[in-house]
Amino acid sequence: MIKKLPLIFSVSAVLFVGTAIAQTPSLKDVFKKEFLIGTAMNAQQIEGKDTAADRLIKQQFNAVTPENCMKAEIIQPRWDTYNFDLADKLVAFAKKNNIKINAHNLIWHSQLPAFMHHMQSADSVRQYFVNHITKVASRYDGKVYSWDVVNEALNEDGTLRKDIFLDKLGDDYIVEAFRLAQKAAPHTKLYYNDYNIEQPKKRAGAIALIKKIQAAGVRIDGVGIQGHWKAGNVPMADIEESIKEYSALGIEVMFTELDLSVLPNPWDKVTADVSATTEGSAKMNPYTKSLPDSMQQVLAKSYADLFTLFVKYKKDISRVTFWGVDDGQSWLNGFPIRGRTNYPLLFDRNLKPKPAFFRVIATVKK
Ligand code: 9MR
Repeated sequence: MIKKLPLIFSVSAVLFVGTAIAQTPSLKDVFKKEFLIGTAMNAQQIEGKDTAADRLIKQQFNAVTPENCMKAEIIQPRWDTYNFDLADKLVAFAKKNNIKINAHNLIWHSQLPAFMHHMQSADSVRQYFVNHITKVASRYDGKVYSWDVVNEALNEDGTLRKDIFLDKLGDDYIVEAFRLAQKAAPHTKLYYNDYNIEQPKKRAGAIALIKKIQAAGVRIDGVGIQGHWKAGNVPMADIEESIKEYSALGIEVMFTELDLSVLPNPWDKVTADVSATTEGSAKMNPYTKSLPDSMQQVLAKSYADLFTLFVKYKKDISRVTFWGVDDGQSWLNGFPIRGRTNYPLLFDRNLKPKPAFFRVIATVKK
């Protein structure tokens, strides 16, 4: 009898754990009638090397965005030499699991192939621009759901960023990028994606850009507001105004790279270089062991406020994508200071749902 006890205990423990997992709600199911729920996928996850995360992705998300593998420096590492390996694996994973891919991205000033860095001739830039969009977008037409055709082309004041494309191709390059994408990928939705475009000046720039594309008779299906914000300081009024103004243009509104940092940002400080001192480093990385409950609640409240707003505007919002599956994956552990411990997502480093997860789930009244 006594000998049997541990067995009985372990059976019930297994049953308990099993039930607990089965009872974790699924974001994609809970928000089925509202909008798609996405996550960024990194190389490990796409390669199938992170099976626990993959299981969670299948359970929780119906949309994915490749965090890096479809960016130009990876997909066209050398002039006219393409590497589609990871992107093709992602397509296969998504197809098998009935997940929509938002491909990211075709034209961006950052993460460009090395051969672009010193390119002087406008003709070469134009050739790259046409070939890259045409080749990559046509390969995945009908296989990916959507493309971020142009990423982060605006300055904070709403003017066009002075990057290699503006410099060599002129003001109309964004319209041209959409025109080329439309031709190469007629069965794929086409989006403009940027950060801070909920802010009034940058938003005005984005609206002008979208109107210009529309006026040229070129297709643009939606706009992605990235959503890299700070827990406890989310610009709710600007976000609401943005949803109204962008949807008034007749396009989908999406939140495409959502994460809420809980760490101090050195750029908010008057002294720029606090991070360089030992004292500064400790101050800048206060939660190395765990997130205190008070901050956990701040994070949860910000997420609850955001999703309450998203649900209110569900007819205008087509997708909400988190920039990563769990806190361990987040780029915010390495930016703007390397080696910190941040907690910006809904799942912790052990892939367990955090209080914020349950507050998000509770914003849907069924
Ligand atoms: O999360 C991405 C990170 O792994 C890369 O190192 C980084 C390089 O620029 O890009 C990150 O993703 C960015 C996205 O592609 C565009 N918007 C900002 C994202 C965070 O930097």
